[in-house]
Amino acid sequence: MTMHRAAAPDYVTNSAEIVKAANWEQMETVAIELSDHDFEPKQLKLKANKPYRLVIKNTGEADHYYTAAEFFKSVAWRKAQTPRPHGGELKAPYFTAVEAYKKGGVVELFIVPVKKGVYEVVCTIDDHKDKGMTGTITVE
Ligand SMILES: [Cu+2]
Repeated sequence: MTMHRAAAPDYVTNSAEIVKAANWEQMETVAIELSDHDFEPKQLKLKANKPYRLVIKNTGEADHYYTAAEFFKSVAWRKAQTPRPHGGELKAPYFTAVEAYKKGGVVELFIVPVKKGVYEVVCTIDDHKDKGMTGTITVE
């Protein structure tokens, strides 16, 4: 598989316009599971210019990261949130990594993929990458 970085080093600066123009009623929800020590799906495929809610859930016994800085820079961000009733939400130009706490922690990302490409995702804790916590996110 050919890996390549997004051409531009910068994040998507017109996220607000893209997020506003997107039809969030057509949003697709994608479940991503972090376990000891794997990602499911390992090869995530998304379509550019389509709104998504990525629900990242840690079902493992250890804390895990979903670190995909280049991918996260290549999308338009609406927000990141932890679920109701006791969660909250964050808005920022972009994030670089998401940690979901062990035994059921959930973080939800509301994004619109913008730049096509194949991006790497890893868990950056200890030796989790070597144990299998690596994968790709393809935007086509
Ligand atoms: Cu991990």
